[in-house]
Amino acid sequence: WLRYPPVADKMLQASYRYHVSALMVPSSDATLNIARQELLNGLSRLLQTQVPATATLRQDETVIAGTAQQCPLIAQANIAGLLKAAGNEGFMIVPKILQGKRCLLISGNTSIGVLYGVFHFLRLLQTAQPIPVQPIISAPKIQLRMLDHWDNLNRTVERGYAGFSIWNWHTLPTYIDQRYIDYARANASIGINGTVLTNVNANATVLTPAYLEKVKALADVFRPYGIRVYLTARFSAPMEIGGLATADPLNDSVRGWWKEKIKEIYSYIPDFGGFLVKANSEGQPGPQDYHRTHADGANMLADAIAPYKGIVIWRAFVYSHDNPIDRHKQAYDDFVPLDGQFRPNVLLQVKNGAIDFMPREPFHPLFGAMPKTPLMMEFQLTQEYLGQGTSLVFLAPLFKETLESDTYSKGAGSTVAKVIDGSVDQHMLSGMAGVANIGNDINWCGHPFAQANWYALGRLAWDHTLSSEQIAEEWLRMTFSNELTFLKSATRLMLESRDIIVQYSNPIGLHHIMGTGHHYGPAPWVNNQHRPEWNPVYYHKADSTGIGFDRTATGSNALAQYQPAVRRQWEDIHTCDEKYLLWFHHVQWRFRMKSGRNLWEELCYQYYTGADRVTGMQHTWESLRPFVDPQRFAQVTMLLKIQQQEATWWRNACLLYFRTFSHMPLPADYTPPD
Ligand code: GCW
Repeated sequence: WLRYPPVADKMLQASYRYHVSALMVPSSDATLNIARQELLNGLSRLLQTQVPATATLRQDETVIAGTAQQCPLIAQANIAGLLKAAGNEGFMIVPKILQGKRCLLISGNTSIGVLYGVFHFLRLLQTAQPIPVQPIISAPKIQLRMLDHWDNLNRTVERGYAGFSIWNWHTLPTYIDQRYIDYARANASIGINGTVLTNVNANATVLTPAYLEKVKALADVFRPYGIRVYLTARFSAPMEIGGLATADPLNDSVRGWWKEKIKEIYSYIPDFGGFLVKANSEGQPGPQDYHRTHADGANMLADAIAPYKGIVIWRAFVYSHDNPIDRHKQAYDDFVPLDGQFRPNVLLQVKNGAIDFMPREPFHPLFGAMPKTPLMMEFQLTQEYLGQGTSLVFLAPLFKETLESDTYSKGAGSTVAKVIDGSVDQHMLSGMAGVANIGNDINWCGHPFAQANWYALGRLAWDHTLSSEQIAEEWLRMTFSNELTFLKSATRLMLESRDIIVQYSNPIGLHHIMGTGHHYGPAPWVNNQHRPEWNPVYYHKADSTGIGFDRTATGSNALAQYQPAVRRQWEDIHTCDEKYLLWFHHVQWRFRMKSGRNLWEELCYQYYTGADRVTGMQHTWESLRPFVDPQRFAQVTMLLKIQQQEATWWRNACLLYFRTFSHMPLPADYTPPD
């Protein structure tokens, strides 16, 4: 989205040229130098002319970017009142007459605020918007806006579908790939200000001096773009690389080891962000190995890192094999009793739903249930359970669905968004992370539409009130074209894509029926894994009477983890939102659905409609041929063909399998595959 192609509408380009007659970016720091460079580069390409950079104000229509501290003109501009609302990282763009000349000011209280403002200004031009005549003021609603890379040091990426890791540990620290710089630009352009470089499942090697030197090189590249580096900290690091016999968080040698390690890290990276920790989950070590709690573990690290103003992001994604009744419940059971026990520099990072990044899941019951602990959102950009690298699925609607869900924790209106931005429980720390979908593929994310998910995460972390439609349209305008005919169809294509994959893979609240291990394609029949919750049959529970997971009081009672107002929405089989029906209920095959169809017929209808709609996506895309360059057009065409095959596969496999329980007929026009 930072391609900066020439503005296609020549009248508009002429007007932009008129309104951007000169550039003034007084600067004495690296961030503002970047802001100037980005403006010069972006404008010369968009406007197809070299906008002169000036050190003194000489003419009307000068764009001035800077902070009051570095630019006396801005200091005299009488905008201090407006700037207050911009906070530490925000910006304002405001037209002003200065020294008798019409100017456009892009300012902030900090250099990074100015850089964000510059990217916003460029976005206005990229998306064919008018030059502002009224002040724009914008500040992020969430403090930590992060990408979590699941990248291993051998450059494989866990659940990565876009090639290998972009971090080339072999050539670091000396060789700085241009990609690191472009990565930082892309992130800064959408306000992302933190990156966790390593996989939550990685070993502790990254904490050794040889690797810290490499991490430092990346941190040095990212710093002027406002991006802090974080690392995963394997809980057993004191044993793995420290030679200790234990990693018990209450042991003095262990505490001392972490103190020294952290001191060492900060000697390389003075603004190191902190640690992300996966503990006692899926076989990872953790404090429970020593009969300590998650709070004991997190606090030990938090105490050691506090003097440097670092933070600890502790993950709530935990489930174990000895909890066979319902994995849905474990995180809540483990963490709610610990509310109030975490240090102030600990955030708990919670996945959007209680199972695992499903195509659709209700919001995680932890949101709203731990008022004394700042909860951070973990979304997944890499489409582990959503068709991976071959499917066009725009995730903003999924993110928004979770963010707008009402937890009722402090009465109506306590949405998940307001829990995580800290406003419901008055937290100072707040965060949203996306598990990155970036790899070394030539187009970064594999599927040409996958970048939209990276983009959406950044935009929503900055402002969760943006609509999916706004985000899709912005991204399409910058990435493809400002043509209205194109935008109309392409926006709809993106907005419908997530519902479509739900329909043809996991409709009516079905979940986790993907191929075991790789999670690609359907495998609802699998029942041979030694851990019950790794078997799809554990989740759909189809039998001769019906299908679905009873999570009401007659079943696992996971519903009891939600506030009564939420519970009431879902606990009655007759009023439960049908999109979650089989998530919360075991439903008889002949149950009457709102459509008038019985459950089996509805299941057939959903699978058929979903698969047909992928054919519709193909037709829509075909109609967009005149607006897209041949290379990307062909890529998406081929990928949609794969998606069409996948959708048919999902439909046929699931219906043929579930029919062995329902014993009811398939739709009359159905021809079984050869
Ligand atoms: O979604 C599951 C994935 C694992 C992942 C785990 C987690 C990093 O299948 O690959 O491990 O969640 O989030 O920790």
